[in-house]
Amino acid sequence: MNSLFAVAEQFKPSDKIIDIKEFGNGNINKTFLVTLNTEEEKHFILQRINTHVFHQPELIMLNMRISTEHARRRLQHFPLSANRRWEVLHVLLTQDAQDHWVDSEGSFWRAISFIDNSQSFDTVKDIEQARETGCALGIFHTLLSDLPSGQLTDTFKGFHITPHYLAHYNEVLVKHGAGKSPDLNYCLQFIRERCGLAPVLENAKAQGKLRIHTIHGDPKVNNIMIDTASGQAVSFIDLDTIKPGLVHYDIGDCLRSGCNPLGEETGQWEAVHFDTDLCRAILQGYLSMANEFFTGNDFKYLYDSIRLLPFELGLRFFTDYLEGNVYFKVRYPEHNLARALVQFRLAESIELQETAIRNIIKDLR
Ligand code: ADP
Ligand code: GN1
Ligand code: MG
Repeated sequence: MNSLFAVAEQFKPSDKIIDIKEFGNGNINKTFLVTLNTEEEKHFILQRINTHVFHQPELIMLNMRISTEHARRRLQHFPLSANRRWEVLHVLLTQDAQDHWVDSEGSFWRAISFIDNSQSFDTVKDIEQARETGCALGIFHTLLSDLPSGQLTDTFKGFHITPHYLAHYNEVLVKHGAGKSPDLNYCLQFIRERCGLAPVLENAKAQGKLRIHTIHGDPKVNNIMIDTASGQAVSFIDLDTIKPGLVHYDIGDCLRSGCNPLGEETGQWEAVHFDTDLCRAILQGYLSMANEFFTGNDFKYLYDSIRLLPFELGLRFFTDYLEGNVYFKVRYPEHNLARALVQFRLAESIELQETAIRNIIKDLR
């Protein structure tokens, strides 16, 4: 690999860079924190984009620039209530004004501004943080709700199109088979019994019941930065998957991540459960910010999206396990199987609490 310093100095003068270290624990890209010796800017984030996953990284950068510039403009004209701190990421340019740099080995690098005095969490730690998590997604959607969807490219066809994942799963199952074990049987049966659920959001979209918005695509809780002093959410990061889509995929994804107190990497999958108090708080926070565009039909599909997203992610992890771990980074061969079990158990817990969740949604309308 090219020296990290050689990469970082494409974005900032070399005499200002004092340290570079690996940062974060994402499943796709590689992230580094670069430290500078300047007063005005102490750090920036350097990332190597996984081009096996993102085939058109130049278009991702374009989407990122269009959406962050739009959100920044909107924020200037419609500041958030009570002077709430909210920061929109800046894409940093190279010394010759490009939004990325490709090294001699073909690796694709980009740099973004650092959100100071904040941290991200892998799980939501209390009700207040849950509310802030929801607020963050609501702010994100609202700032982009008037961005004409034609301005963004769908760089990632099939991403968050659940029937597409099911079709791919069926192909992989035929090609690779699944073997036999109680865990495998649980997953196979789980999918078999719920495959009819897969098109629920896509059908609603096709029937014109749900409208296309700009979505984040990956709004799990560790992509939200929380102010270290106030505990308020201050930014959404990890903007590679921004695309035109249904906000329901984002809401379901945020809830499957935020309402699982054991976290998606837990080894105790049988103990996983969906916490309805956290769910109420996240939805409250979301709706307090998103009321400008959220409609009656949007409410009608909320429960379906909450149930669908852990199923979809479990299906993605399980398919990747069967296929030989070609998509998500893994630390051991059964890692994606373990992750799938967590998501399926979470979906089961949601189903068992359907009435309670539907009542929460009804109360919030
Ligand atoms: P990944 O694709 O690895 O999930 P992320 O963009 O989410 O990449 O970055 C990984 C972690 O690095 C985040 O969870 C966050 O803690 C930290 N991080 C990323 N971008 C920023 C930023 N702009 N400012 C501050 N911290 C950041
Ligand atoms: C991946 O890169 P990361 O860890 O933020 C994935 C998401 C999944 C998530 C599950 C582009 O996100 O869709 O929900 O893992 N991103 C992509 O942890 O596939
Ligand atoms: Mg991330």
